[in-house]
Amino acid sequence: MLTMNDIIRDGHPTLREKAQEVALPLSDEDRKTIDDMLSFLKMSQDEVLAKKYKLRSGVGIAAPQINVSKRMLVIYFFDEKTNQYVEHQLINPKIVSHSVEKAYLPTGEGCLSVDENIPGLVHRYARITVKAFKPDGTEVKLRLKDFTAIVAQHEIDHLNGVMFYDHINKEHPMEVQPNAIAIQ
Ligand code: LHY
Ligand code: NI
Repeated sequence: MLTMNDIIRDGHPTLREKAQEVALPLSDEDRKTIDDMLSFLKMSQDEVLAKKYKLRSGVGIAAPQINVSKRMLVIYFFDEKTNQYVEHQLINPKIVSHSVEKAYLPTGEGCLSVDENIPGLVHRYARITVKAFKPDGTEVKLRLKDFTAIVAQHEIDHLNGVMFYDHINKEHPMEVQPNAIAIQ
């Protein structure tokens, strides 16, 4: 299982690399990695297990964060709006189109690889269409919006060596961009 010790922190060079495309069909090793990433998120959201293993709660994780420089990410959280879990294990994801409208979380973003709280708004696309492969090798085209779209863009950024705070306006960190909506 993965614990916080497996998660590399800001300053580690892998977080600034462009991750490599993953070969399909998925190797047993890559399959284990992406399954471990999903297990980590599930355990991190379980009160008892999170406490036992000292896991910081997370809704998304990208392979570079466990020092695997490959284009794989996982999203997992309970969506209170639809009363359903959002669960995606994505390989070689690509944003093929996006809205003009932007979106941001009013409380800003955090990152499992960043231990400090960095205040400021992170503007992202409100809606994105992502093409990716599932672990079984099938291709999917997903239309994502709201919180899911924000998390997906945060994780895809990790595949390109980009950190959330790169997007914060240094002079005016809390300034809302025109054409941007608050999420949640
Ligand atoms: N995980 C963050 C987490 O708390 C992702 C995230 C995204 C938080 C957007 C807040 C807003 O689960 C990661 O840092 N993954 O990279
Ligand atoms: Ni992150």
